[in-house]
Amino acid sequence: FCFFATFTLVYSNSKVVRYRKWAEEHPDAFVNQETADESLQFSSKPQIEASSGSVWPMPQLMQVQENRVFLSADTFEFSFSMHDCDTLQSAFKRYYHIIFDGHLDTKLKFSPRVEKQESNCVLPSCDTAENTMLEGLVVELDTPCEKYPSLESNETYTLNVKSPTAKLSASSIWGALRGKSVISIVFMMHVSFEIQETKKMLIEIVSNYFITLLQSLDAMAYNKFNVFHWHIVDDQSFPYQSAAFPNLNVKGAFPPYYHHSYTQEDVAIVIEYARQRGIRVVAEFDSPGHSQSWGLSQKDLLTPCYSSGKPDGSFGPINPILNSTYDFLKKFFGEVVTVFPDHYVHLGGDEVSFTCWKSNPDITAFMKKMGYGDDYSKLESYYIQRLLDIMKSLKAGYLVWQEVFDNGVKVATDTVIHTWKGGYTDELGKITKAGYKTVLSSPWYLNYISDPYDEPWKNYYKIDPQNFSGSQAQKDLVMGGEACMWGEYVDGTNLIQRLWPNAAAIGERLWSSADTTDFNAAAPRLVEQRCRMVKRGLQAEPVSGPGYCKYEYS
Ligand code: CP6
Repeated sequence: FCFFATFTLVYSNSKVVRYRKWAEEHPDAFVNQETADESLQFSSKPQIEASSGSVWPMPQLMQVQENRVFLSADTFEFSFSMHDCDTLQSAFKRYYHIIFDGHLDTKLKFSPRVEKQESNCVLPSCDTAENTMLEGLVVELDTPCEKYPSLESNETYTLNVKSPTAKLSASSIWGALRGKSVISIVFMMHVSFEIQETKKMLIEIVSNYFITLLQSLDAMAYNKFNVFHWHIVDDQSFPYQSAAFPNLNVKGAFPPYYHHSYTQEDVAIVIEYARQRGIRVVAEFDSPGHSQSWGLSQKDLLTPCYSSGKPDGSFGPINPILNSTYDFLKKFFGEVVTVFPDHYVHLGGDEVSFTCWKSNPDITAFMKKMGYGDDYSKLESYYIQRLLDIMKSLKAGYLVWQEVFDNGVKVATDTVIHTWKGGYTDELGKITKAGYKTVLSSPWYLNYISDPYDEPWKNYYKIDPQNFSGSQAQKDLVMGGEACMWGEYVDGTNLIQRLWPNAAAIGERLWSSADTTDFNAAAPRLVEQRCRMVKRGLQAEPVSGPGYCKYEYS
């Protein structure tokens, strides 16, 4: 096996080396092909050709001028006045490498299929009279550097590319980061334009291979996603290493726990990596349902289920009738709000089964004492209320899944309801009519595999989260959308390709103006955006039929 692996590696390497050598010795082979009469070319056109140098997601406003500007890695300078802003500093470094190592320079020379008017040209030969050199980029900001992005962050930016110096104006450093992700595209083209941002975007991923997770944050930044919803624990496993309750992961993570946990340091790395890219990390600790793994370490936390009058050894949702439950929650979430700096915590609350509560005589007695009758949603309400009071005392904001609202739980007016089930247009109407804010995920469950021949990105692209019957005030309560990738059938081997570039289609829907809806106009840009992700080392899958990436030979 070892021999085979080594053999394969050496073979494919030498093939590339041989190809490069041959290409250098035969420069005419490519020139001829590029300049040849169209009719003499045998190569067929791909179904949807990548739209070279196109932008994704589409800015709210873009003006493209005729004249081209070029840049040189030797002379180009990024400048900004905020010298003590580490987020901006590191973003400049990352994008410098993306721009100059990744796309420009001589690498494209080897591509046999680069079109003639290719604009990412930095070679002396393309420096004709009407082409001007861009000397640098200046960043201008209205507000000071801040450490973490928040719900209130203004991510608007305007980019004007005009020689001798391009200007990126933003009201906050988070807008500057969004601007930089478009710069990495625009600097491959020949434009002067302005951009305005409106909408936001959230994303959720279940625990996964660490590097893949960081790569996902890169992909999110490239596609202007701004919240990573980290569903970090569930029934099956508790991989979060808690400082206050060290047994939660030792007993609750997949064995051996030390290979299958996110340590405090891992979590800090993810939060920092996200912060550098202007991405908020909202952690979810789902309760009182979906909490089987919590019970492996916390005695008496879960409700014992009864059969034939005695405990049968199985457990249900968190036990809402014991004071010890709330002592635990107070201490646990007290830690959570210090580890995760974002104002918001996702508290779950989905899919609470009442079967076990119904079987338990202590719960029945409590129901009676409280006058709840047979309405177990009142018991759920009681639990959630006490949890929300704890979160309030910790000064945290919170999201909950839609069932909490559906079950009539009285929640504070500033609670964000997360819509995930079918029939979501009615649901959005109801939630917003009650005055609550909401985030939409129902149409964007990317964990379902769709038939690629149906081109599922179009189904994601055509959704407008504000398209439901209700007043403008109601529509304004829809904060955005979230692409969900649940991990039952996903791990480090397939996460990236299942998410991308389909999630990019959702990114454009939520970022660009509501009337950017034309599939035919979007397809070539999406193809190009996907190629860009591939070029940057992400295994984004093809979504638009046969074709090729112009970078693939570099
Ligand atoms: N875990 C938790 C899950 C899911 C939910 N909550 C889930 C439900 C349906 C699908 C995928 C995931 N695995 N805690 C529902 C929000 Cl299709």
